[in-house]
Amino acid sequence: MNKILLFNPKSAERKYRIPNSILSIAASVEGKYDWAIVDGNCEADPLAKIESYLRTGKYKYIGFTVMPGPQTKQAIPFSKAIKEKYPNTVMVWGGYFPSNHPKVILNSGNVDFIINGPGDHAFPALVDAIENNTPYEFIKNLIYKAGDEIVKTTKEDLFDQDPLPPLPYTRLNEFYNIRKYLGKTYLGDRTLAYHSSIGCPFTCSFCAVVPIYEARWKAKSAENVYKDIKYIKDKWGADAIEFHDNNFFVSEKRTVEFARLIKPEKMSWWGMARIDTMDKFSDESLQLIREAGCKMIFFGAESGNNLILEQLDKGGTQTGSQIIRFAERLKKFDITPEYSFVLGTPAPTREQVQAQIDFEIDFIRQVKAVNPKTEVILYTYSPVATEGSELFKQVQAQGFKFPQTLEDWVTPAWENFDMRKNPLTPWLTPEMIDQIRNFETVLNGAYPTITDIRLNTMKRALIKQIARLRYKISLYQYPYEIKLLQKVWKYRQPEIQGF
Ligand code: B12
Ligand code: SF4
Repeated sequence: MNKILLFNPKSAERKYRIPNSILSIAASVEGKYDWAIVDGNCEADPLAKIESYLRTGKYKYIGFTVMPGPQTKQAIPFSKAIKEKYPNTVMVWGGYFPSNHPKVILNSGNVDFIINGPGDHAFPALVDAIENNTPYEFIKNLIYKAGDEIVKTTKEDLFDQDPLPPLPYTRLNEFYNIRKYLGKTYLGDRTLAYHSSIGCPFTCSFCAVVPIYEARWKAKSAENVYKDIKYIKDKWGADAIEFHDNNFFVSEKRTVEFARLIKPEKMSWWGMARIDTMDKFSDESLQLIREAGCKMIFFGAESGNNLILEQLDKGGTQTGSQIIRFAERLKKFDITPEYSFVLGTPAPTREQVQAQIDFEIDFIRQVKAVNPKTEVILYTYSPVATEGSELFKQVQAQGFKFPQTLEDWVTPAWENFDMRKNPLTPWLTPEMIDQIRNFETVLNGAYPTITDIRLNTMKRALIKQIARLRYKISLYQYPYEIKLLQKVWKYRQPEIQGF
């Protein structure tokens, strides 16, 4: 029987995590097909490692997981090289990048199949079909090319998460030492990355989760999440958890149940949430969550401007005043809010785009004033192909286009787009990008993130002293002295280097 090779392209310079995406695919074929994993984060020459497997002639299927940005840097040239040298391999890509940009990927000729969203059922079904020479056209969640046509099969309903097979951690440990994946962070010495739910029930028009999950969300039960974490704690010594769910805190009931179970384990944890959802949590729930070890929560605040929140289709009931009030509310429970903002959304005139940026900068200062511990993450709006959304229509009308070839995605300019730092959107001028980045530099200097554990007390005090002078008088231009210190000390930005 043919074997399967799964590849996780390099995603982080240092703080790499358990490769949950390909590990869940490994789980889906475990016991049925033999598989191996190559992790680009752990290999000096991952292509050579991949080839060492392919040369055996036993690996017919090769699965890549690809998120936009750094993972494309290995995924794109490697898939080309593999297809040229081993044309009979079946190349399958899954993850957010291929699910949202299938055409350019399939047209490259390097990729045979894309798994559109969850691969837990689709991937084993595809391998079965090819192995048994039966039709794959009826398998759900597939995208492939038939002649010149791109074919998308129907989407599978989101399935319950509890019956999914357990992740094969012990097998992973045979390839790469699991302890190395449990990194030191501000949460703990051995931080585990865990994914407890898929999708998200909301439809924010800038978010890559929406076209794939279409406002659907399914979660593992609190008890099963607890059991998995306890197993890793006992076996490999994890003492902290990063929940990588798009929206961990959707259900107050599940969160409270989990908090009760995990509390005696004395682990610190972090996850992502919505402000309007969590603002409905009772004081007792928030208190319990904190006592159970939750130190910080990431919230997509996005904007303080209610009209922009509407444009972003933030859904729910979030408003600018709620964002500020909630930052203050969390202070009482000693939970650090980590707020991300999206600056540089389109507007009909240049003046309006500028006014929006000025407004957000002022708004962020107001948030900092009520709760200075709020961690602020600044993204520059990078369009997501949410076909049919009003926002995407506006973006296209203003002349924005995604790259037309796969190679274009790995040019430096598009890499910046992916990192949501300089997105090449036609309505933003270079001066506006500079303004956003300079404000970010001064803000990060005045309030260095607590997640940068290498920044000692002395360095913090020095950079704060310099930057706060600027921050006080809103002088953001040319912050070269702060940039220099951040460069020399390798200041880390959680949104790029791992939360
Ligand atoms: C962990 C993570 C990271 C880690 C990297 C982790 C690692 N592997 O080392 C870090 C923090 C470094 C990171 C960085 C970035 N990330 Co990231 N990241 C995630 C996160 C939170 C979890 C990924 C994960 O493990 N999921 C768990 C698995 C089980 O789910 P899954 O990946 O969807 O896999 C399923 C399917 O997609 C499919 N599938 C996936 N891969 C494969 C492969 C095959 C062969 C098959 C068959 C199927 C398949 O089957 C799986 C099981 O059903 C996701 C959000 C999320 N919840 O998924 C964002 C996410 C993928 N990241 C995103 C982005 C944009 C980035 C950045 C590029 C940009 C940024 N500024 O945030 C940076 C890049 C910086 C860098 N240096 O890499 C976006 C992608 C958005 C988009 N436009 O497509 C996401 C969706 C977050 C979001 N909501 O915006 N990220
Ligand atoms: S709430 Fe967050 S994860 Fe959900 S659709 Fe909106 S931005 Fe995406």
